[in-house]
Amino acid sequence: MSKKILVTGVLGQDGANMCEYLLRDSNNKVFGMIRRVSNPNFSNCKNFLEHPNFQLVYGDLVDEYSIAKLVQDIQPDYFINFAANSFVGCSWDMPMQVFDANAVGVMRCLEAVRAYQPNCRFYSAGSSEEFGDVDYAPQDMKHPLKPRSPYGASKCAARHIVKVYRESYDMYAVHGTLFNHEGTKRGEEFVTRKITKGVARIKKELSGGIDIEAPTPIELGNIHSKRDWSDSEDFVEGVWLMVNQEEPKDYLLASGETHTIKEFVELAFKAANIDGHWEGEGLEERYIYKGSTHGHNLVVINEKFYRPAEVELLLGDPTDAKEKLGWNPKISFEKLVQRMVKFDLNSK
Ligand code: GDR
Repeated sequence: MSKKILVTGVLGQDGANMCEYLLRDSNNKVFGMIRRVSNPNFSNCKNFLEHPNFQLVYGDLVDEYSIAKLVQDIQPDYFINFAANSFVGCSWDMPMQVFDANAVGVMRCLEAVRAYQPNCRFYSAGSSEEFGDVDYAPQDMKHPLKPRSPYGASKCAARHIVKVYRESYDMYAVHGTLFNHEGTKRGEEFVTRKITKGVARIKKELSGGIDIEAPTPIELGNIHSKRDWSDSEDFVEGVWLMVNQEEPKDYLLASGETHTIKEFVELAFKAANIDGHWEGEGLEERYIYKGSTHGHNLVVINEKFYRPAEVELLLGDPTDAKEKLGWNPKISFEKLVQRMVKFDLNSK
């Protein structure tokens, strides 16, 4: 039977991957919501923008009228909300906007569904940032909410309001607490893509003869924090499983492995056949090119990328999602890094 699915945030990594995944089934009619901006970047959408079962629609999470109108007009069977201000680092710079979009925005979606299409199944994109300064590892859905950023706090609020609507109005509304997930559609402000793009640039500098003696290093902040990284394409499958259960319930998606930013750096350079080693400590810590006698830096630390408060360790326990949803992620951490580096090496 044909299904109408409203997906928000389709210019971003997860929204775009969700649309690609859903459009593989010809019974799905996908409505992709974007905000109006002067120069939208459609590069993540190029595989489906012209698909006959895809339609671009305009709306904004901070404009409740636009959300309500979309729900009224489309009458979706599913509403998958990936729109957000998703960059933790900038959430200290614009905390009100982050809260408005990420927390009140979710409430606007829930209200629209409750008022105009109460049988529509709603998904809210949560985050491991809800756990913050963690009490134990691996984290599961019973872990207390201890956010460390305005972003993390906004996602905690979203999680609470989804539960309230589910229980108050008997709605199928779920909040997925997703650990870090990356891929070739990842924005360049996030550390993984910043590294893989940087590695590709340095590879070119080393082999292209711009100045073989002096590659421009990648500048990073806290390289000792640990993250549980997966591939976004695996996660959108998990999200679809979450909204297709008999009973609505919140789940956590994670790889069950944790790695430092340093390990990501090492693997990324290795994937580009560039040898390096670490030296120094604190702000003096750096990753040095082994192929040069001049000790050229591949990575250096810049204080400006430190955050006012850091989440030091994230490690999720995906057992529940694997056992109850039958979720089966396929892409390992190593494979993820290799894919991203390869993609960036092959990009112009
Ligand atoms: P995160 O992702 O905050 O975990 O949130 P991000 O890639 O921004 O940071 C990961 C870790 O790397 C450290 N870091 C740097 N981060 C960035 N962005 N830039 C740097 O130069 C840098 N140097 C070190 C950070 O301090 C941090 O410890 C992501 C987002 O996708 C959220 O939307 C999502 O909810 C969570 O993952 C799960």
